[in-house]
Parts: sequence; structure tokens; C-alpha cells
Amino acid sequence: MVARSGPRILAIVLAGGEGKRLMPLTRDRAKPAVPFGGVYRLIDFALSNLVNSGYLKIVVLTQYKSHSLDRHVTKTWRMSTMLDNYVAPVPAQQRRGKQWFSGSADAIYQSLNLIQDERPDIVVVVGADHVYRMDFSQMVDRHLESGAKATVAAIRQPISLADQFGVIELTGDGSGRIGAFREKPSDPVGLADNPEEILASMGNYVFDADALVEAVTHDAELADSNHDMGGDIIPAFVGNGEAHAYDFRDNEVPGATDRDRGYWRDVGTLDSYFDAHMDLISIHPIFNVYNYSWPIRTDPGYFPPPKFVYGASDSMGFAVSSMVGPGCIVSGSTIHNSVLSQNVHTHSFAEVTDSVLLDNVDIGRGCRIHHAIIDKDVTIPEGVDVGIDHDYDRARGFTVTDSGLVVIGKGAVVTS
Ligand code: ADQ
Repeated sequence: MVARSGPRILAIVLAGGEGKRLMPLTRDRAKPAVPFGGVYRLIDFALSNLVNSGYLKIVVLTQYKSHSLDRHVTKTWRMSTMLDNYVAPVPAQQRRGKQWFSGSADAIYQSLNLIQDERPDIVVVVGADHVYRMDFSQMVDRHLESGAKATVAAIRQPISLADQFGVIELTGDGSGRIGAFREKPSDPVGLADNPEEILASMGNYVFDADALVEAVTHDAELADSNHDMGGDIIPAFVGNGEAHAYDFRDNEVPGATDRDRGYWRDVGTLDSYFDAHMDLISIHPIFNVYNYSWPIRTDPGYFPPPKFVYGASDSMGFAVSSMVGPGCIVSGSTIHNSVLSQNVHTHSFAEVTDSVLLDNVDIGRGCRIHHAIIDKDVTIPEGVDVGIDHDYDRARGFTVTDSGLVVIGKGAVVTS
């Protein structure tokens, strides 16, 4: 038996989301498995935060196209069974009848055996698709001090984004108690001290274990429930006066800079996924992955270091304001303001600007790639441009967002 003090904690990572707005990046994989920042998958941020917080009993509830997610979690996050630590992917199991999870609360309900096995005092439930650093132990401490049965992590966001979030209204008595919680409202009310902002749920919760079990069990019996954590479970706790908010501004992680303290990004859309990459690469990054005091962990794989070489006619191969992953070879081409994942090859006279290239992308001689995301295993043949003429991009079947970001799906065959 490993000595321990404090409450017994089980962490549940909700990793079953489809991520429809990230298509085509989510065509073959669950959103938490989408690659991010050169070497990571999105779920690495939630898992790193939990592990860095000292929470080493973690179940990951998966559902939608979970193969690459399962493989990543199993391979990268395997822990010591001897010390009784684990990160366990748990697919929908149809334990409660012949159906998959119908919502995030149903995913927990169908997995109640995991809570019963572990008998925790506290359950920390977190989403799997955000980029941020957070010490959950500080939120758990606040939860225990407040006497709440449920605590919701909260961050200020622009009111224009209210329809993407659970919106929290505090009672205003200074206790942190939540008076009202509305999931993705179309008629939000701004904060008293700033009408342009709302207090948004970050989709991270701390629960007294018994209260969570009771809530999802009761919810499972309700015919008119969507069995959703944000839509049903949190509003039920709020209705009983049992939910508090935890202000993310109070969370301090070691090594944070003035610039990236309090950073949190929901990468729910192609544009926000792209913008989050740009946050990584400026000289003083808006989100600093080089903070080793609170490392973002992953498996860097077996690739050798990146290499930069002269190409044809002594064309220089270099990258600036960019991140270049292991195994990349930049040959006689220029990379500017871009993130290259692993094993990307760029050839002589190619120019890559403002772009995100995922694993095994090959950019041919003289190609111009601008403001684009190219998913894994895509070869751009010699002389072909991407992101220069949007009509041409659309005609070739590429996704072009309203902001002019061009996205090419995994394994797409690009001929001209
Ligand atoms: P959304 O992200 O829109 O809002 P949802 O789609 O339920 O809510 O995703 C939340 C998390 O649960 C994600 O990590 C997702 O992968 C996972 N998930 C969804 N369905 C699942 C299922 N059936 N099984 C397992 N996992 C599942 C939520 C909250 C809002 C909050 C935002 C913050 O509902 O209140 O403001 O997150 O981004």
C-alpha cells in the first residue's frame, strides 16, 4: 500500500467528443487525438495538467473514432501498475444497455463501476480539447474549503463567444456560489463590471464523488435530459445551491510568464486551432511550451533531430519564427511563421508561410504554401501552390474557412 494523505482522487477525462467544427482534421480521429504543436495531441494538455497536479489515477472515456486516441494514450501515458497509478482509456462499453454514450454525463454514468472500484472522495472531471496549464490541486483545495458539492472552473471570455460556452452567473454575495448556469445561451448578459465579457465554464469540474454518482444516476432516469455535463448535471447542482465557481485567475503554475499566465484556449474551430499554433511561435510566446517547470508531456517518438540543408543551386534551407519537429528536413526552402510536425520534408525553392504542416507532409520543389493546415501524409507535388488562389483551392476540394485558412485533410491526393 502506497502511503497517502488527503482525499482520494480519481480523474475522469471526457474524450469522446466528435469535434465536427474541426473537420477535416477530425474525419479519422477523435478531437482529443488531433495533433497539436508539432509533437503533441490535444489530450496531452489535460493529461499533463492532471499528472503535474499529482493525480495519477486517470480514466479517459472515449467513444468516437477512438483508435488513434486509444493508441496514443496506451503508448504514451502508460504508468506504473506496481504503484497503482494508471491512465486507462475506457471505450463506451454498453454496460447499461445496447447504446453508446448519449452525452458526457451518460459517459460517466456508464462508467460508474470505475468510481465504485476506486472509491474516491473527490472526482475531477476534465475535458480533453483545450490548450492551457492548470494545477487542479489548487481547485480541489478551494472545492474542499467552500463546502460545495460541485465546483466549476471559470474564465472570462468575450460575450460574442457566449453561445459556445456554459455561462456562469454568480450569486454576487462574494461566496463564489453559482446562482445561474446556462449552457450556450443565445441571449447572454454581460458581467456587471464589464458588459463585453461573460464568465465561461472551462468544462473542468471537481465533485464530491457521492454527489456526482447520485447526480448522474438520477439524470439517467430523466427522459427529457440530454445527459450532458454542461447542459444537465451542472445546472442541477446549481439549482440545489450546491455549485461554486473557481476563478482560473487564482491558479498559479510554476514557471508561468507574464505573457502566458492565465492562457486557455478552446481549439474548437479550424481558425482557433490555427491561432493557437501561432500563439506558440512568437519570440515571447503567448503560450510557452518551453516551461519545463510544468511540462507538457508526450512521446517524442524515434525521429532524429530536424535538419536544415542547402538545396539546388545553393538555395538556403532555413526556418524563422517557427517550430520544426523531429525528423524534419528543410532542404533549400524557407519556413516562416509556421509549425512543422514530425518528419516533414520541404524541397528546394519551396516557401512555407503562416502554416501548420502535420506529420509526413512532403512539400515539393518551388511550392508556395500560405496560411494553410496540411494534415498527415500529404504530398504536394513540385510547383503546386496552396493558399495563394482560394478559388483554385476550393476547386481542388480543399476546405477554405471564412478567414481564408486552407485545410487539406489527411492523406489527400493532391495532383496539381
Ligand atoms: P462542449 O465542449 O461543447 O462544452 P461537449 O461537446 O460535451 O461540450 O464536450 C465536452 C468534453 O466532453 C470534450 O472533451 C468532449 O471530447 C467530451 N465528450 C463529449 N461527449 C462525450 C461522450 N459522449 N463521451 C465522452 N466524452 C464526451 C463544454 C461544456 C461547456 C463549457 C465548454 C468549455 O458543456 O459548459 O463552457 O465545454 O469548452
